[in-house]
Amino acid sequence: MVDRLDAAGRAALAQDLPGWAMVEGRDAIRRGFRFADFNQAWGFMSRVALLAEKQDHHPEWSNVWNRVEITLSTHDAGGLSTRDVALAKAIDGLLR
Ligand code: H2B
Repeated sequence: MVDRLDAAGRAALAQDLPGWAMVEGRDAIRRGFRFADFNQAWGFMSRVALLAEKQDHHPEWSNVWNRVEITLSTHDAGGLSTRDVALAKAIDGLLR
């Protein structure tokens, strides 16, 4: 079982993950990504999929041509946990 993110972790979100925002109406974070074309978007999604498998933590996501939208929440915790923060940071790391 995973614990929900604590108050300190929540307070640090804006600073640690500036590209991500809380999803309205649920305990989750989301970020939208835009690429040059579908090939770039799918390449990114492939790398995210490998990260997700390595971390055993999986995104909710959608793709429309060059756009990818990712929502992270921990189903086992019923909301945000440190596992979402870790995956979000790793995803951001792919873009650097
Ligand atoms: N991904 C997400 N987003 N939340 C989870 O609670 C979760 C997961 N749990 N990936 C993992 C897999 C769990 O189901 C397996 C059995 O470890």
